[in-house]
Amino acid sequence: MAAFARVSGSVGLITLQNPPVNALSAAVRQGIVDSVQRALREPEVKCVVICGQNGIFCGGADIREFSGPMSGPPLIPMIHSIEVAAKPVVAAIEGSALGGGLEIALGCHYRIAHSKTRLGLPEVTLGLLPAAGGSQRLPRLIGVPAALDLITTGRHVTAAEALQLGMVDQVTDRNVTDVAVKFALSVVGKPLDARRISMHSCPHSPDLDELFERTMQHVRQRARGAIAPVACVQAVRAAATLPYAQGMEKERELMATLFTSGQARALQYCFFAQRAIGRWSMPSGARWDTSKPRPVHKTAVIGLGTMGRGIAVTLAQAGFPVIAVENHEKQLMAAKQAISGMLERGAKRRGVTPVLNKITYSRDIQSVANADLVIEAVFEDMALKEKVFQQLSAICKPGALLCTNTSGLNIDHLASQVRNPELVVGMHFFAPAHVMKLLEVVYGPRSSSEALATAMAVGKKIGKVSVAVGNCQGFVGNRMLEHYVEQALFLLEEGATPELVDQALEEFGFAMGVFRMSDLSGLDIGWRVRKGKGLAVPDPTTGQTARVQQGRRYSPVADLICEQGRFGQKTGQGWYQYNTPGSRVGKPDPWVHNFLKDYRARHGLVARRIDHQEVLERCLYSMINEGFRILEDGIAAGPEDIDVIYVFGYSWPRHRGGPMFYAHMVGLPKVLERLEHYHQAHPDVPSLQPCNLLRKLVANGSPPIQKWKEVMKKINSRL
Ligand code: 3H9
Repeated sequence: MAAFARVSGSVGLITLQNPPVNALSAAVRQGIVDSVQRALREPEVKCVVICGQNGIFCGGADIREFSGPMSGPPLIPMIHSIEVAAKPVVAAIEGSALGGGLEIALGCHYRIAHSKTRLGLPEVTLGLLPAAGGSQRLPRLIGVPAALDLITTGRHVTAAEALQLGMVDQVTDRNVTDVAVKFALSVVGKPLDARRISMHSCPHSPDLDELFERTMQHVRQRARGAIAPVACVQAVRAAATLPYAQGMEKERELMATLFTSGQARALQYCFFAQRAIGRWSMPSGARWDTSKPRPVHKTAVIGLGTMGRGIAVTLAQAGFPVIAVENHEKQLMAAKQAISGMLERGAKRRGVTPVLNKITYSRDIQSVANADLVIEAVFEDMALKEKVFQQLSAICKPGALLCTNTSGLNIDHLASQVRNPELVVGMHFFAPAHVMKLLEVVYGPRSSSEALATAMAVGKKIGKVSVAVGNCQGFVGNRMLEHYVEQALFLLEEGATPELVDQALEEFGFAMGVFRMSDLSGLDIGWRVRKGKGLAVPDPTTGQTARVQQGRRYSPVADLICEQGRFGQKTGQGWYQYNTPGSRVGKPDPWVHNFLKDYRARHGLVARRIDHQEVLERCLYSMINEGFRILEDGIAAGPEDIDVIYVFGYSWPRHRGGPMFYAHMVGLPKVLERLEHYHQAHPDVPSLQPCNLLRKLVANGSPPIQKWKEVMKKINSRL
């Protein structure tokens, strides 16, 4: 787990060995302790180099160990023993030095990094802080402002930036261990006190109080209720204001609170969920590890509206040649200009050359004939998409993957329009497509595992968090969202205001409440969808949209708002009022309040007091209930898939782990009891009726979320 060897005569080389990332498991820590002791004991050893096996220094503490009782030697005394060693210790860093890995390097007397290395203290993203001395040593080494930035965001820095900040002493393009060994020999006998970071005080920063106040304010605003970033600021403040030993005590206290918090559990769950979704499976039994993706060299995008433009940019930035097709000359020119601008701005941000030549523009759909993968991104209209798919079927070369960017239309129906339905999948991008990380990859009953594997591989290459889901109305994300929005509208009918509902959801941690979000994305989009479904249509006799549609309660409130031409920010009026169309700052609107009063009076509804608890329970539990239905239907393979979709696509607060993890934290019996309560109060709202899987999980003793799949399998095999 940590190998010791004597090299170049007098260098003790300690190599961390725990694939894939050399995480600091109990065995690795024991190995380091033993090796350091040996290196210090053996008189032939004059200096020490610590490196990692397989091109990576160390990915930090072993996160899997956090959920069980801790064993093995603790990190803090281990790092202390390195720092106080009488022989020089050099860290030879390549690949990554993260979290506890970087903390070990900070305990060493010198740090040499390979130019491709990334370094950071990402503990905050796991709901923790760098608690093996990282919060105390880093500010002493690079100063308080830079340390605050790295520790509160968890961002990784390149070797070049690390050198500039003073985190490492040297950067090399050569074999870093060889360089470190030579370097270690060159510093034998030199005094070490000045190299022991814990003995330094923090470099002077003017206006320290003001800096901490400003940072705390900023961090609280950005954290949306997460506690770890706040604790990180407090720990760095201790480094800046207290002697090292007292700072370490503060670090320990803060970590003790974070370590057992629900937020840390949620964030660590998210870490593993994000990796688990790559191991997809289909109901047919096809899996990620047995399905081979097809090679994709050339890509094409059909339709250059907002979505098509973003998709073309994403593909080009990932290195794919793209044929971008738009059949109207004027729109093609406008798209070309917009795409070039997006590529130029993106390149400027990343300090690279814009890849304008990766995209070829055309008005002729025939030009996609040679593409290996085509993404159709025309207007969300089935008849139009059908036509495009029929054309593609005739034009594209055999074996080309045909993808549709739809947010909810039936993939199977589109597949029925082509010669090779097995090569059709959905690629549901989220707007703006070149920014948002989420991609729902939708397979239909006829999609082949090869087609899914190809779309998932392309999703990974373009840097998206790709989740494989089955075909159904709205797929996973929008299918659940419908219930969340529906409850919010019912709450308005029953007495709430848009700002009350939004406030409850924003305090929970959403970046924006449901109504603020709707104003931003445009109310007309949902209105068009509802009209398409035969809802939002006034009764010819009364002239009013009925409050019961298709046998269930329906709220026409959003439709009536749209009838007034209030489409949100773009028209300057929606659920809120804005100073000018396009403005982003909304104020509560007395017109909306009066409209709701009149509406309730017209329908004989008596407003009642609604509290935040009810808003959360109605909006979130109805959505979670639909999540269980999705699992029951086999549309998502597991709760992790749903949670990743919500965290990356719908601004669900990551420190709450996603809707299904949240249900697990609240307790399934409680979710079931509240749904039963609300369904009794609103029997005409089917989404409040607890679904079978939820009932069965509760009947099976409410197992932890990691065991839901086992119960689901057991239930399915009994059917
Ligand atoms: C910490 O250090 C606390 C300290 O302050 C001390 C407190 C006292 N542990 O991401 P990948 C697994 S907290 C356990 O796909 P990549 C990962 O689950 C820690 N497992 O590879 C996956 O497993 P599987 C602070 C870990 O090349 C496999 O390794 N450190 C850990 O794309 C490959 O991972 C961090 O937050 C771990 N620490 O990226 C760093 N790390 O194959 C977390 C990874 O079964 N790690 N695994 O799905 C990373 O950011 C990335 O893994 C890394 C490599 C950049 C290292």
